[in-house]
Amino acid sequence: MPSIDVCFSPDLLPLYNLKGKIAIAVDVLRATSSMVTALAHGITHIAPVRQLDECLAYKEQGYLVAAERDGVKADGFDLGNSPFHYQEESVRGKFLAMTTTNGTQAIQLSRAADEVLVGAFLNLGAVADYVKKANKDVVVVCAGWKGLFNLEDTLFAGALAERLEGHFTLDHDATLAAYHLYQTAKADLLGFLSKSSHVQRLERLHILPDIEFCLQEDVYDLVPVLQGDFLLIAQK
Ligand code: 3SL
Repeated sequence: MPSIDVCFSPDLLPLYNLKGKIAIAVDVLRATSSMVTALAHGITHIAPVRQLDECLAYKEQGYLVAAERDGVKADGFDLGNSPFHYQEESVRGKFLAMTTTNGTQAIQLSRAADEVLVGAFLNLGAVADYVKKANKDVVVVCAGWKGLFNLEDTLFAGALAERLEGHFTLDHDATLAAYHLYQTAKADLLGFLSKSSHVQRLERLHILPDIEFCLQEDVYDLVPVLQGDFLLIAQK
């Protein structure tokens, strides 16, 4: 049986061997939730990049460019990191380049894996089905916050472990911790996260609707997969 492991921060990735495995990069609040939403609403390609200038350079090629730093849209970019920005009719059919404080970093740092997927509560079931079918070891790479642990990405890892129970071994300590945390939190994810640092940070920016949106499970039936420089919807 394949296993599911959890890396609580991209800074811990040097301790993990991703070769031969599927990495699932997750930044529930809000980068990977926005990416899943963008692809669901007709963005065709997303280039997840690490630096602001690298992202802005895509504008010359006709891309929409999106950037967030410390929760706020960066100056000079078309869009920020709210999932609601990506539900507008005007984004349909466009190419997007995106950089965020932690999420796009986690995606790029996961490249040593055989495949890099993007996960969020919004596409939890689709990710679970995809990795069950692939039948390979999985590492959930939590984006965290500037190298630190966070609760929301860990809860996603626990939720995925629950969906994979019986199909994957859950015997890594990090996976067990995430699994049990999710059991405690799942009846009221928002309530559980109310004191967490990033929810408090986002509440100071008055974006509670974004948080509520991102904590919904199984809204979209798609899995973004990194192919070359782009995240595309994986073929079923
Ligand atoms: O760190 C990130 O990648 C972002 O998702 C953070 S925020 O939710 O936009 O503040």
